[in-house]
Amino acid sequence: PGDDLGKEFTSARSRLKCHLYFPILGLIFPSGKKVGEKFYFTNGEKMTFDEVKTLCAQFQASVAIPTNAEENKAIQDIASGGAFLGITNEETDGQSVDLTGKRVTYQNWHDGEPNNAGSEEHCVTLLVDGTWNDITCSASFVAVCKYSA
Ligand code: NAG
Repeated sequence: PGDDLGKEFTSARSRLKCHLYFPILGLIFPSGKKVGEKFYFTNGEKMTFDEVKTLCAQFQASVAIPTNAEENKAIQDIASGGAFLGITNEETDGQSVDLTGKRVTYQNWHDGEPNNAGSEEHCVTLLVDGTWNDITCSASFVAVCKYSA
């Protein structure tokens, strides 16, 4: 019974987030897009990776990460110009990981990327055409955040 209650609570919380927080975020960020239980939104501003992380955290959201083609398209649609993704590849093994250190499975690199140009490209951007490029984290790109139910 304890487990059932836990599951019911988690499901109720997800519904609350989808039905209450998503529409509110949508009012603040009208260009936002819902994909399943995720809501992607942007303030349209370009900033460094650290600034994007801070901005998203202020909304209890995280930096956008696409985990499939549909989510990739949603981020591409709301970001005019390149957007930072919540992915880094700082480790010498070149693995791309999310901000919790977990390896990302869905990847959509541009031809010839990631190339770690100048050995200093440890952040990742979504290009206008939807493919990914690694870039220095101090560059400025559009901030896109992800709120998960
Ligand atoms: C460079 C990009 C680099 C990319 C390369 C591909 C910058 C600062 N550098 O312009 O990330 O790998 O093109 O040819 O945008």
